[in-house]
Amino acid sequence: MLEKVVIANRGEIALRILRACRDMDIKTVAVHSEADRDLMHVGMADESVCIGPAASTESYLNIPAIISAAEVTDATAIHPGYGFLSENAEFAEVVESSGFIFIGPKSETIRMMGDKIAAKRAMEAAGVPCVPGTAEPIGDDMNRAKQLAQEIGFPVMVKAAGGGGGRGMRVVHREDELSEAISLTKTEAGAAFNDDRLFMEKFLEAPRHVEFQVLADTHGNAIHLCERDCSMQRRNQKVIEEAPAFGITTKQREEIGARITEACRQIGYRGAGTFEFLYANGEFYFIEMNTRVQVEHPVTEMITGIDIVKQQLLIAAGEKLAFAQDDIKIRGHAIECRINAEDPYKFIPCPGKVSHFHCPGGPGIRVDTHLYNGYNVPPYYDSMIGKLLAIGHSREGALTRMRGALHEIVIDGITTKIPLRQDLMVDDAFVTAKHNIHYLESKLS
Ligand code: MV4
Repeated sequence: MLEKVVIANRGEIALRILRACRDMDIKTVAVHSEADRDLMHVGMADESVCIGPAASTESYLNIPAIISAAEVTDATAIHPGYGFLSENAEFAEVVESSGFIFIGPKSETIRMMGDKIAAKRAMEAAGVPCVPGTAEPIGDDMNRAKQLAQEIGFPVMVKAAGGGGGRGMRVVHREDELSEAISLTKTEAGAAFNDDRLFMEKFLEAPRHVEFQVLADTHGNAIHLCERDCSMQRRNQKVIEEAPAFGITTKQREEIGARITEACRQIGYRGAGTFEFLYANGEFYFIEMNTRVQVEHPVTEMITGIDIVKQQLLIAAGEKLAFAQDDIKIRGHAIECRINAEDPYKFIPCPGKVSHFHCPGGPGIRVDTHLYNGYNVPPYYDSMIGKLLAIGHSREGALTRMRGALHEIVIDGITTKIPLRQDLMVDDAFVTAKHNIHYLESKLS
């Protein structure tokens, strides 16, 4: 088993990783910035190391500082959490070449999934359904690009190979807009990702975002843990997630599940991962793969009873998955509301001191947060301060419990997004599950 894990992250996910380690008798090292000395997990970890100033470029993104912390504490493994260095192939490579276990996939896998063209090609080869489009980069020949767009059919989307998560993409509705869209996206991609390769896809106008959770060990076993719907989002920030996704049939789940687990075996995937799909007209279209644990992983944990972070640690230690696909049973319906320290309608961060925190509870409620009474939310990082989850026998049962928990929760001293979440829990489109990825933006405008 892993002996000592460096938690290379902060906030609620650092605490989540610490709790998984504690459950497994693994020692923990918290690494933190100067602004984060008061984080809950820093006080709870076996050891802690300050790795730099508040700015994340000098602390949580500082590869040599994190490696040094692992060396001075004699740690054996590093968990990157989500965000920060979690999908940085160079970091994974340095971790392993320095003699530590990277809790995640091989660096080559992270690099391949970071290249959206390579990722799509690998998935197509494995039989995973993808959005119709070009499997090769668009060249400089504009006539060829126009021909490809005609074949795909307008509207098309021009995307950067180095993009993802909503960055480096453009919708093109007509042929006369294509050449400008390509040259603008190319220039932006070259500057932002140091890679100006582009590809083109059919633009899906009103899809849902449905993603599958997978686990794969180092012995060739791969399983999926059902899917999540993450369509309620604004500016590529998810707001509400739920599992399972509404309206997906068992047959469809099994069909996609078989394809993606086969893909995991083909590429030698290791650890936890997420296959992101757009879901439109009853069909799944692969867009990207995330090679990290995700913010919304607890909804999957609630309906499957599987501790995904613990599984990451077991897989990293070289253990075989202790269950097969047939052992995975879905029970109930889970919903997550992200809680952000932000103005509910102006979307500006609101850091500050939490003068009073009351954590809701009761059957079917889970709260993943690092908040405590008197905690000071620093202004330097992402505004997400926690996640409130509810599970019920049905979607309606989960919604009822979530409404109760949103009524019960108290976070005084700072402004949060809780009022907006309360609005959404009684929103007709959400309650009747008719929303897609564009719904929240149109509701708020
Ligand atoms: C698309 C799309 C429509 N058609 N691709 C945005 C984030 C990145 N992961 C891919 N994204 C999209 N790709 C095609 N061919 C619409 C989006 C998209 C989106 C996808 C998932 C969740 C939220 C989104 C918000 C805006 C656009």
